[in-house]
Amino acid sequence: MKYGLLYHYWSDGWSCDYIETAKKIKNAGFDVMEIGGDHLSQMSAQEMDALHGTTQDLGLEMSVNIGPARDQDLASEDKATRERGVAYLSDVLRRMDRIGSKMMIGALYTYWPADFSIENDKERAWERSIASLRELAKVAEDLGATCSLEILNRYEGYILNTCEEGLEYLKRIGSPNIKLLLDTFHMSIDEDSLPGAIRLAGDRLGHMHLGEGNRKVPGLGSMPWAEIGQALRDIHFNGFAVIEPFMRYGGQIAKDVHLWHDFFPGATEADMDRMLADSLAFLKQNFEA
Ligand SMILES: [Mn+2]
Repeated sequence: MKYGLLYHYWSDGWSCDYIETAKKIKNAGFDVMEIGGDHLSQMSAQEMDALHGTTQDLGLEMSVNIGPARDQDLASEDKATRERGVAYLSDVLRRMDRIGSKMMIGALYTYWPADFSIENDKERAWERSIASLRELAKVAEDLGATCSLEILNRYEGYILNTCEEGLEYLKRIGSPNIKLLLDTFHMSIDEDSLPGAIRLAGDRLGHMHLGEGNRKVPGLGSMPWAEIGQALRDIHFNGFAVIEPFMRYGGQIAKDVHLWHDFFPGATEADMDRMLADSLAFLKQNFEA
C-alpha cells in the first residue's frame, strides 16, 4: 500500500501548479500525488512531459481523479453524451499513459454531483453506464490501466451507494481492469461497517480515499482507523490510500463540498503542514500495526 494526497490540500480553489505541488507532497512524506483529470486533459505535451519528469525524479506515483461533467455522463439517456464521456475518459487514459499513471478514479459512471431535481431511473442508468464502461474497459485493458469506480453517498449520487452494489455492478461489467474505490467519508453514511465493506470488496478494491466524517484529515475525527487498517491488511490491499481532505473554508472548493464554516480560523500554511504530517504519522501507526 502506498500513501497519497489529493493535489489541492494547500489551496482553496481547484487550480494547481503540479510541479510545485509534487515537491510539497513528496516533502510531506507521501508516495502518491492524486491529480485532477480535467487538468490533465488540458495539458500540452510539454506540460505532461515536465510533470512526468518531475514525478519520476521525485519517485512519486500519480493517480488521476475525475468528476465527469454533465455533458460527459456515461449514464445519460442521450447517446451522444455517453459517447462524449467515453471519448473524454479514453483520452485521459491515453494521457495517463504518457505521464506514467495507471490509476484513474472517481464516479466515472456518471457526472458529479447528481441532479436530484429530475427523475433518476437507476435501473436504466445502470444499463447505460455499464455498456459505456465496457467500452472504456477495453481502452484501459490495452494500456494496462485500472479504473476504480467511486461509491458515493446518497446525497451526491444514486447509482452506487454501497460496496455491495458496486460489486454487483462490476460483475456486470466483467473486466478485471474496472475496480472499486471506497472513500471512508462516503462509507460512513451508507455502509453498516467500514471494515466490513473493505473485506467485502476484497481484491476488487482498487483504491481508497481517506478522510474523517467531516472531511478533515485522518486522526482528527472519529473514524475507526485501527479497524480500517486491519481490514486493509486482511485483504492484502496494495493499492493507493489517498488522503482526500476538504478543510479550507472560503473558496470554490469549500462551496462545491458544502463546507459552510471555518474549522481552523487563522490557520497558516505551517499549521496545515503540521496537521498533514501528524495525519500521515497517525495513519502509519494505525495501518502498519
Ligand atoms: Mn473521494
